[in-house]
Amino acid sequence: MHETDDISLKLLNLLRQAKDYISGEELSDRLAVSRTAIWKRIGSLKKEGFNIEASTKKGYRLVQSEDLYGKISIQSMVTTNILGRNLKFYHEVDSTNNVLKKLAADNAPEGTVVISDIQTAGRGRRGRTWMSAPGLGIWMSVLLKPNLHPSQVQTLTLASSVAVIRALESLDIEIPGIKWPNDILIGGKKVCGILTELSAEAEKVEWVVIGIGLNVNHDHDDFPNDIKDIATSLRLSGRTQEPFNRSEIAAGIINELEAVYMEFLEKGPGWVAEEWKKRNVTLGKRVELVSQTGVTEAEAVDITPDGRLIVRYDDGRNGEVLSGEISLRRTNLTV
Ligand code: BTX
Repeated sequence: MHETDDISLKLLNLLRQAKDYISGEELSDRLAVSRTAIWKRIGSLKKEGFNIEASTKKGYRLVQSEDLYGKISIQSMVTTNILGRNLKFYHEVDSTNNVLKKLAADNAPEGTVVISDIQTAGRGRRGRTWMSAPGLGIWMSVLLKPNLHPSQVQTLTLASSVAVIRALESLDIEIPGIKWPNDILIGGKKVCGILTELSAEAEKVEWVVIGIGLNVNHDHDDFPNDIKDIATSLRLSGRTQEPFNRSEIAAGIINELEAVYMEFLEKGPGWVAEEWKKRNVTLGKRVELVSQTGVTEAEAVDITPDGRLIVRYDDGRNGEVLSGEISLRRTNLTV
């Protein structure tokens, strides 16, 4: 079987980059395998659904018009050492976080990624629902096993939002920004949410599952009425309103997440906080802090390296807010 071996993935990437015909000879030279080996893998990729044209004179060409969303496409663009090396792609699951938490409990390796085209019970934070319109978004979970104290996990969530926003920076869309702690907004509307779940002993994290939900190709009508006014998608924020290639964006997120994760482990939480601040849309704004005891207004002034929001109340006192304890209502938050 050649379907997902490393050479098939590299071959797919060369075809994608060539944008036009590329000869069998050049492919065999660049991949250091025989032309028969190339030909066999072209056959396997075609069986997987890739539209590859073959011409005896010119070679092979990938017809790139469609978004073929799946494991092979994604892995062919993943350039990491750890994240996404073990990637499980499903057509439909209840929640990718649920699937990955079970795999984590079964000792899945760090970097395992679960992606599904459809989520029937996508979850937000604190029991809320995450609307996962079928076939339109990226619903993905990533398993990390950092050597951290459980209190530092919020920094990882900040790091994840930095990684997602970096992956979006190369796209032709309006500029996205991060609302504390980790919602990604475009034009004041939510395009991405992150749900972090963990298993830990008293002093040490066992594993962390980072769940990322990104609205990609939704039109207005693809959002249910109750979130139409607060949600957006990349397509709705793009200059051309053309659909985006979900495989490419999912791979970009995995690549950026590994880069940010590695730099975080090396440089520490202060670095993540600085990266987060560069892209945030919360600091300097009036915010409403919603807790069980009521709603308080304050000004968001800074974040601590471990991800708490520092606010200044109207009586001049400062306070620190942890995302699990309080929720931030949107006020004056336009990007
Ligand atoms: P959250 O609790 O911050 O956001 C949930 C709230 O956002 C909802 O109450 C609703 O108002 C709004 N909302 C729901 N769906 C959408 C949407 N598609 N776009 C914009 N706004 C929406 C944010 O939680 C964390 C979401 C994580 C989702 C990922 S998907 C992969 C993984 N699996 C899973 O079950 N959850 C995560």
